[in-house]
Amino acid sequence: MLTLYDAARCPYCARVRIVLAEKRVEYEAIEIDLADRPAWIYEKNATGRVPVVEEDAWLLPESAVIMEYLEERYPEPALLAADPADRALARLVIFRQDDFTKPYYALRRGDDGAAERFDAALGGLDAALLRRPWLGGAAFGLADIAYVPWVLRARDMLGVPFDAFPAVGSWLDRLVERPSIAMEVDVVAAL
Ligand SMILES: N[C@@H](CCC(=O)N[C@@H](CS)C(=O)NCC(=O)O)C(=O)O
Repeated sequence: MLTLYDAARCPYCARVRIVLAEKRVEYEAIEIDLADRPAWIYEKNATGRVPVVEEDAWLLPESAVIMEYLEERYPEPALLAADPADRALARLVIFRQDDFTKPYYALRRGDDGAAERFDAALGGLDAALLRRPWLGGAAFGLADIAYVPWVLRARDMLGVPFDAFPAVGSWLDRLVERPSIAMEVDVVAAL
């Protein structure tokens, strides 16, 4: 049985929860209180951060790496395309996550100019989604899962409107129809 060291409010953990739900993998979740982390979490991950997955005493941190591991460990349903160029595009989008998450955290902290920075980041996402239906290309997959936790939190916790970003709004509407993402909407609502 796979164990996930998890935190409901953590968007990086949300990535892993969504992949596990998409692949219908049973797992045990151990909730970590991020405000008062147990000392033993450093034995699971030297940085003390979540998510971490554990399988038969084997440990893996880092959400982007965990998503790829789960994709290989549980190939069905596929969350990366078969075509190498499409796979590379999804990986590129995930690699550039900071372009989106840094403006999000600036907004959450209330930094000067953060609303404009976050709007620019949403504009980038919107432009990508005008070119293709999903962030990774023709099909839903890891690239969408990599970004949606922050977009949901921006909408539901920070009250960011997406009226100026219709492609993002329509992408989110399609995403929340998936049980794996609807579950995450509920997690965010309960925070
Ligand atoms: N690069 C890591 C980031 C994980 C991360 O920052 N997790 C946060 C919670 S959302 C955490 O554990 N923070 C505790 C800390 O930074 O000490 C990943 O992608 O998994």
